[in-house]
Amino acid sequence: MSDNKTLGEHLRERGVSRRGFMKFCAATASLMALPPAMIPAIAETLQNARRPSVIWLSFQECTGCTESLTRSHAPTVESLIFDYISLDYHHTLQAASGEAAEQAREAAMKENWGKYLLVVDGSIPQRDGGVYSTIAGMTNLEMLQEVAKGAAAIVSVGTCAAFGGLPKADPNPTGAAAVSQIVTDKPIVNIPGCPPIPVAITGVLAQYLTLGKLPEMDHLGRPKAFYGQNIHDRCYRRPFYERGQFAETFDDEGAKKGWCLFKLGCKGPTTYNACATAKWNEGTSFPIQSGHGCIGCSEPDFWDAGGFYKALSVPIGDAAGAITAAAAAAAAAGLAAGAVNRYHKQVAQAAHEPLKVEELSREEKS
Ligand code: FSX
Repeated sequence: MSDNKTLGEHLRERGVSRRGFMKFCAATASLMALPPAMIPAIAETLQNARRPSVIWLSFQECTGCTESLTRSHAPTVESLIFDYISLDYHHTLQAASGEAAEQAREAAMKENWGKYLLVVDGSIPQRDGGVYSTIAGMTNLEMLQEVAKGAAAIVSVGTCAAFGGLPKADPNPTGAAAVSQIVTDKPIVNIPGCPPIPVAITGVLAQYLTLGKLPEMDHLGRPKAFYGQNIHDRCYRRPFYERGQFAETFDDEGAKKGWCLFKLGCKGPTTYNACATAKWNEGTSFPIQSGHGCIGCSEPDFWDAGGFYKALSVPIGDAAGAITAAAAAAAAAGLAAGAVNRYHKQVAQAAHEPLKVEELSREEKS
């Protein structure tokens, strides 16, 4: 349950030093792309803030999102964040079950009506009245609608909650829908990824705690701080792409030399996420670094995007020359080129059509 202690009091009780606290504030400022001058203000706000109530609902999903969050490393932002929130109800993590669990949810809602943060992972089945997934005798649809009414804001964690994800894959037998298709009168931020990067989840929670508002988002409701750039543009294999050096199979010489995985189906050029920079497991690695192309899991309908091993495009041949020409054209056309490229990428992706190499230029600003 929420209590009346401030976050500062909770931290002192847990033995967190002033220095450790300021380190956390610095990390939070960095996540939010705020200047270091803002750190004292963040510290002051957090120090005196009451722990906000968070209700976390899990619907049609594989639990990968919660796994991602709970396997985050200590003692960083990811682990500390649990000290800053009052996680009053979480289908997977709570010890309570049955009526006690539902009473905890109802009590948290009543006590914090209009102020709690609702986190949802998983999609919501709508077909046949939503009978394909029920919890405590309620369909997921009913529970979402009921809890959303009293929420200050909603965080859709994972591609299933954000865009429908795997459950929505063709032929979508349960009529799975994203949270934003059902709740239309609350601020919603999407943190897609199957699963999402832990720091993207905790970073958004930290920002909400600090500033009391959701972060700046892109056209798909994703926080720009984590989804502002595509994997391709930040990929350490990018120089091989520009030189036209591609792995043709997963065990050829190119693969062994770490060449670009584009021809093996990598979806990095059309996927916006922070994997290439934030990485996983304490910044150890990410799929491309492990030798597998990006599957585009933070994009809508990635399961139906034509196959994980089917190349997006046909940049075969003089890729380096084509990219140079594209860069010159983009520079000549100014920022408009980025918007045009993004439009073409979206259309091609939706239609599963190949992209032209010019459409893969670096410029992405709209
Ligand atoms: Fe979906 Fe998350 Fe993929 Fe799994 O909760 S985004 S199937 S990692 O678990 O929702």
